[in-house]
Amino acid sequence: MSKRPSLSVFFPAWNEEAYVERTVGLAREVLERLTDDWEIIVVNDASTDRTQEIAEALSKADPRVRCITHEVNLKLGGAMKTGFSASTKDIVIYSDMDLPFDLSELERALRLMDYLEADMICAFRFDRTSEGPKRIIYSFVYNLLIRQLFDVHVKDINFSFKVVHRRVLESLELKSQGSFIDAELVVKAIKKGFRVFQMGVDYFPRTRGISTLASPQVIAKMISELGSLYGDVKSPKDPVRPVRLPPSVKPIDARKAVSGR
Ligand SMILES: Nc1nc2c(ncn2[C@@H]2O[C@H](COP(=O)(O)OP(=O)(O)OP(=O)(O)O)[C@@H](O)[C@H]2O)c(=O)[nH]1
Ligand SMILES: [Mg+2]
Repeated sequence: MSKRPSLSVFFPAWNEEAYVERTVGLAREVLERLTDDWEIIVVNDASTDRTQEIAEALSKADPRVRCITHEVNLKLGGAMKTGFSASTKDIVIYSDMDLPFDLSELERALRLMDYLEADMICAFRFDRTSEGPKRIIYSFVYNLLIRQLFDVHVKDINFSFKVVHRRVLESLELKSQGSFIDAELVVKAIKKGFRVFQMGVDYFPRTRGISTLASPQVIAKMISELGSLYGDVKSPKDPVRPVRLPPSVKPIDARKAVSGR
């Protein structure tokens, strides 16, 4: 790496008392190895369990760990917007609280970001069969829809491991309230001409707490927000215009930007 990056890692959390301490502890270990300028943000989305209490105790012990609490539940999109806007470092990383990948993969993602001069790295799962056939079919259809509607070729658009340079966040406005926010971020970044690459990781399903994001309401909200972004992108007053990149930087075709291991 050419220089040690400053890093913000945030975790949206809704009733994650079983994970907060372990996940923040593991993230801290990884960050300490990578840089001396880091922060961890737990976005507590009006949890009704001990998530806030645990996160605030961690923050008291180390002010580089912050806990931001929503008074009311703003869903995943709301929590992600809070996480992105509260992050202060050059590179912002987002992950679910339930450790779906080994957080040490961050080192490889940052190395690729530097090596490929990328603005964003989107991880995809090598093998997600442990999720069961229903989730696999939902995801297949969802990824296909995004590809057809937006011409954005990303393998696993909703996977919760994205590494994003601050310049991307500063040039986008994210609107989604629900779980469509991941796709909104990637589609807008690619449409604006940012350099987005992919990287495969091993996937580990949740082993504690309960799964909340595959409900019919969550899926209905995703579809309605997808429709709204489609309207924005296709409208004559297209608000998703390419940013002006310096002449030496050529936007790439995300279809060719797939890196495995
Ligand atoms: N802000 C917010 N975050 C949520 C909400 N529901 C879930 N989350 C968080 O979103 C992340 C993903 O939730 P999961 O329940 O793991 O969803 P999933 O990964 O699709 O499903 P499983 O891994 O099978 O449980 C976790 O960090 C949750 O705490 C919510 O209503 N609001
Ligand atoms: Mg999960």
